[in-house]
Amino acid sequence: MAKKAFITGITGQDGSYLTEHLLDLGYEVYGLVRRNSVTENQQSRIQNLMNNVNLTYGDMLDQGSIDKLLKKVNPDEIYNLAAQSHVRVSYDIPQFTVQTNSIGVLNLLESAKIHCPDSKIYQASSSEMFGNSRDSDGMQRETTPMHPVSPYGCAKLFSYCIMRNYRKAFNLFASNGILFNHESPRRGSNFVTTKIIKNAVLISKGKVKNLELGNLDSKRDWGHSKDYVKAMHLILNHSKPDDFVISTGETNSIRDLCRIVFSKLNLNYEDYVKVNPKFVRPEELTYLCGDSSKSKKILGWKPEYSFENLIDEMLEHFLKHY
Ligand code: F7E
Repeated sequence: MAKKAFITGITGQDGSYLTEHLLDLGYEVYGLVRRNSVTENQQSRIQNLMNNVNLTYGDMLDQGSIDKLLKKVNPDEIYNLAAQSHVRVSYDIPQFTVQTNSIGVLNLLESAKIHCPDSKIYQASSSEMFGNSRDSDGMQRETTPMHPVSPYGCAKLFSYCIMRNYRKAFNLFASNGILFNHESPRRGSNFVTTKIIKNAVLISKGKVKNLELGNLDSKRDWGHSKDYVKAMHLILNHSKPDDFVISTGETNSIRDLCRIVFSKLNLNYEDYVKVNPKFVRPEELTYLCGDSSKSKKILGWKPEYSFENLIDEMLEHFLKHY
């Protein structure tokens, strides 16, 4: 009998790649969709999969909708990818971010505890939980202290902790993937990779004059979403629930990204990129570089995309699109 997976956040970047991966593996896929006034926009990433997935309207803050679904589906695996996922926006709507990213996870755990206690649960935890903390070698790993520096990071830290608490207290198979930044052509346009690549392409075509960014000196460990959703599946198919860092171990600054992308289009980023304080965060996480040795050793996971391949794929996508 086919295994059943239930995905919250199924219409997002990771939700869409994870759905493709699980369908390839023969899973029956169920998804929770938040109602939006422009349905077409929301379903664009999974449009080609609509005949193969079972979607139901619901919300992480509406316990009734989660209860009903988990009771009905009784999934083997639950992937919680639903979130207010933008760190800077979490300063604009901190209460909503905490409601969705923390209380939403608690709602899901409570529901699973009652209706499907044997389901394995994956929580999309984030490198943003580390804040500006690093080990002496400059890296972050599962044991690095967590001191988040944004409402988003603080909310994710609560969820990470409550997953570990429910694992021990109620014997739930509740695991955290601590994912570092991961991108793709499906990444939303207000995240820095898409913002830079899309606008560099528009500048190269003479359609846009310049690009306004915030902090150019922060560094991120960027991987590809396609590689990272495979890790989510491996995490839930490990023999026991646990927490795993998923990262590439390579770090680059926003400035490096600008330089590489613009030079691939035969342009000098310094002629076009301007700093606008509007995009600078009240408190910045300045440096991320993850050590995923535990995932490599225990799960046998490793990323296939390099930073260069990721940029090339995103560039090709926008060059084709415009
Ligand atoms: O910013 C800097 C910004 O918004 C990356 C989410 O998936 O990864 C993501 O969070 C860096 C930051 O991603 C602009 O200050 C400069 O230092 O692409 P981002 P993020 O905040 O790292 C983690 C792991 C998650 O869990 C999150 O859900 O780029 N930056 N100028 C800018 N960032 C944006 N968005 N826009 C700018 O104009």
